Amino acid sequence: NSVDTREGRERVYEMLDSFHMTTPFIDIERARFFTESMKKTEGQPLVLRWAKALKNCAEKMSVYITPKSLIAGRSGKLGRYGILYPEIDGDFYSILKDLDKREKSPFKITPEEVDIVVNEIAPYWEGKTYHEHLNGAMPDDLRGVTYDDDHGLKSKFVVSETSSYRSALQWVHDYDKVLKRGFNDIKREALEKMAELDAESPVQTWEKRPFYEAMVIICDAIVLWARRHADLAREQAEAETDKIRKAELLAMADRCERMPAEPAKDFRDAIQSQWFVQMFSRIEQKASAIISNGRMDQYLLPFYEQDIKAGILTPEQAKELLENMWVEMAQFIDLYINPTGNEFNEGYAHWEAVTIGGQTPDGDDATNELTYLFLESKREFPLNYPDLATRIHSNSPERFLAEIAETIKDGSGFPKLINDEEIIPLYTAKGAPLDQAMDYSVSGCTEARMPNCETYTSGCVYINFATAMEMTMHNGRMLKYGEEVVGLETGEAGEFKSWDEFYEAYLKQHNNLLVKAFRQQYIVDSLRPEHFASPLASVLHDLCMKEGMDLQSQTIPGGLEYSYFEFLGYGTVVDSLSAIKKLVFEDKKLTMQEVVDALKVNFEGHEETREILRSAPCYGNNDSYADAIAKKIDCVCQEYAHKYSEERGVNLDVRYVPITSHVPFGKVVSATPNGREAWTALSDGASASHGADQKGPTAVLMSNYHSKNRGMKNRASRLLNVKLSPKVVEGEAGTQKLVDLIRTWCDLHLWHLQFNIINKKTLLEAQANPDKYRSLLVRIAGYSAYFCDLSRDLQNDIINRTEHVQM
Ligand code: 8X3
Repeated sequence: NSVDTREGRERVYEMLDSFHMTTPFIDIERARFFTESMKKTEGQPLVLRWAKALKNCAEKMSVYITPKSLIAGRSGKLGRYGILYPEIDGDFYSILKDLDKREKSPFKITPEEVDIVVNEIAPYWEGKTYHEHLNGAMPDDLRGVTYDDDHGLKSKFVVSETSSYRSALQWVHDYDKVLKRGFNDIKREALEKMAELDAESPVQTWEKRPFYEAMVIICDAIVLWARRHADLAREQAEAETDKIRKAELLAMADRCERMPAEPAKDFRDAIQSQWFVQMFSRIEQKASAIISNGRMDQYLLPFYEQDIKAGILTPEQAKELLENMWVEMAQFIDLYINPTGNEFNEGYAHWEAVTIGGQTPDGDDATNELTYLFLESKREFPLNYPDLATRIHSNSPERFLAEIAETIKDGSGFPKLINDEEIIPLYTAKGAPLDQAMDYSVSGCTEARMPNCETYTSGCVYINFATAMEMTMHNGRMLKYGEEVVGLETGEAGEFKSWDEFYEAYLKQHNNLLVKAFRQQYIVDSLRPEHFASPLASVLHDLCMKEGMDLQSQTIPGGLEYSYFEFLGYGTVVDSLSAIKKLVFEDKKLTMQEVVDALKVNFEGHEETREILRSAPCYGNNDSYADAIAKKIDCVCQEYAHKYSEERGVNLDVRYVPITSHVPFGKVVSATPNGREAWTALSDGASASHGADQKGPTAVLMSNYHSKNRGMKNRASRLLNVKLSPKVVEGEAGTQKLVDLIRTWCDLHLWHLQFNIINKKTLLEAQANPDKYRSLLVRIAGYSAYFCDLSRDLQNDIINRTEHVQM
């Protein structure tokens, strides 16, 4: 991991040291003032209520300036913290008092605060939350694959909805608009739109007018909130004895007076303005993987160049400001109260991607001096924020790739690589304007967003296809759930006489999960707009402003609905199918009954059967046998997605991005025919099964390439993890090897790639001696986290991934 480079970074290190590895607090003020207002506005249009509630928060929430910080504004108290969104889950806040005791991602809250939450805030929401509504609306046949309890809190981990612990999918705002225009001008636009409405039209007066009123209120709210920070900065300056800090605080007060109301004049203004939008956006909604930062090296560049030229900013000062933002960002933790949500997002996961590189809307290479500054900061400052995402294309300069390779070699998992050559053509094939597709921002783990034309905001469904395999082996049942028929009764597997019979049974189980998932998602999409509104996200969105519609609306004219469903256990399923096809029906080394018997007892006493199963061709080795199966399964998903997305005018496409869910999903799946032991992690994303990829990283890339249905467009992100031994990338030769691998990956048009560069020995030592390895960062699934923050299961998942020793 990165070398400690404290010299010249005293400020950001002091800030980092003050909260690093501490247990986060829960701040209840957002929930309190949001609820206070919502109580008073019942009956009014939701977007208006939301804007008023946020204005109440802007007026009443405590405002903070982190000691030493050059930027003002937080969504909660000092230190690491999370906030509450009772509109989602306020019906089960009694569990808050136990959050400090949970193993994964604990949070602290005082008994007094629990009392306020449980007795003042929660009672208003009981019976009204989105979580309750969805739980009540779920038909029995969907419940059977969705929840494992009556309250909808415990997932069955078969077809998991993710919408009941987030109010929106990950998002990226148009920060450029804020920096260029400021909220006063955006408010002027909303007022103009309101004035243009037909005062005699019921639709316009009943639907559009409240929307534009909400837009005006939200602009006022964020400006008011910012100005309260100006007052605080002035107060602190008055009491400050250190002359330098006093001057910093006075400059901050001046900036908070103007930002984000007015256009930014310089780099410092731009950073402050962007930060206020990020922070206020978190007060507005819980967007799961959080609001990403967009193309920072593009929208900050004019300010950077202008200030450098004018001699009022040095590259070192710019880096300090950015790193100041990273330490502030690291303190806001996405709090998952819902036990399932917490399982999905281990290690205090939040990953506000900062996008760098890529192309301009015109198709020119977009890398610039700021791009390199971001990479430099990532190498020099050992922090897991922000999640740095590099956009690569066929003409990315050699220097860019070399610096990326050097950064990757540090081993902290940064940056992740996102491929323009895959995303841009795919997005345009799905209907995006070319210039907007060229200008996409990375969002969440591995996804992309076009901030002014995408409009899909529902949390998406995660499908555990390894359960389809298990249900094929056990006639619709899962050993974890006993005699309950979770899937379809497709017959006793021991009696399948041919591969075709077996495969047909698998496809029925697979299709059944797709049917359930799409129906579930339809219900989610229908209910969500009744519960959530996003005035801030809407005021920054061209289409929302044009149409007078909130971004949470189910559809917005002209909007592009790009979303996905998650394929969990791709490698597990493919290798299992390959083992049955090859070893049972072709080579006849095993009978179906022998496999079923071995799986039922988790291979105990059947070690030889397990060894034979593990000899099958596996995905991840550029082996055409396994890759053809992988391609077919992907095709089945895409065909289904095409048929049932098209009828709705959305793109619910197949995606391979697990976050950390492959661990809890694996915990409900008994032994699988690829030799995987019961209850262990599934393969992650589009990566190979643990230990299955034995032919080096290029073979991993080739398998990804060959398993993709490149002529079909109902596909989305494929997360790909590769673990390399540090020795492989040593020295200049190692850097060049990495650059070559990245070029190959780019030429193959694969969506995503990320690396762990670490020895198994180091990981085992860290597991045994956590105190010695507190700052060891590892790459998980689209984000990096501290190894010691992870559960043992997730640590083992990372330890057991193949470590490639040759490239
Ligand atoms: C992160 C996962 O489900 O929020 O990219 O899109 S999700």
